[in-house]
Amino acid sequence: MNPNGRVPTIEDDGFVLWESNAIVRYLSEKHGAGTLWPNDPRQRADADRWMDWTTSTVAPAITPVFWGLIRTPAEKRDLKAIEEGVERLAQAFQVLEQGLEGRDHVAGKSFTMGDIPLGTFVHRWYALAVKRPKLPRVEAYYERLQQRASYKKHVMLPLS
Ligand SMILES: N[C@@H](CCC(=O)N[C@@H](CS)C(=O)NCC(=O)O)C(=O)O
Repeated sequence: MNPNGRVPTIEDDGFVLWESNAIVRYLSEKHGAGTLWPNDPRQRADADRWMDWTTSTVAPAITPVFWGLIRTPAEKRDLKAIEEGVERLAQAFQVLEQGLEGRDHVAGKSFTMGDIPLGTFVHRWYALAVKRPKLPRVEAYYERLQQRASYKKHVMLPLS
């Protein structure tokens, strides 16, 4: 279904869609208009922005760390790439720390689609045995996400 041979890919009543952020946007609009998919164009753009930021900034930083520490035998690890990733992650989450000033979630008070891709990487970051700077707002955000039953069930899985 996906010419790239990748997951995630969905089929919704004959409509095939790939690219994770596009899938989150589609399902949010279809099932969560006014909540996950904010009606206000600026709040929606805000949520959207954090989704793209997650893909462009957090994902490339965490990938070498996750693969290096979880999916590579110790003797084959590229320690330099892991260290660089850990540093880039610290810088990225510093940006999130600023973005969460006065907010419970990335696009404001309530949970939106903007928290979905990012929330998965926040869990991954805290689950990895790496050095992290003290970021009180990001930590409180992670605790807030953990109060969601769906987050506990679908996101907070052991890294493998
Ligand atoms: N930009 C794509 C990335 C998709 C992607 O790289 N998926 C990985 C898993 S996270 C995959 O399918 N890997 C299996 C493979 O490469 O065979 C998205 O966000 O959906």
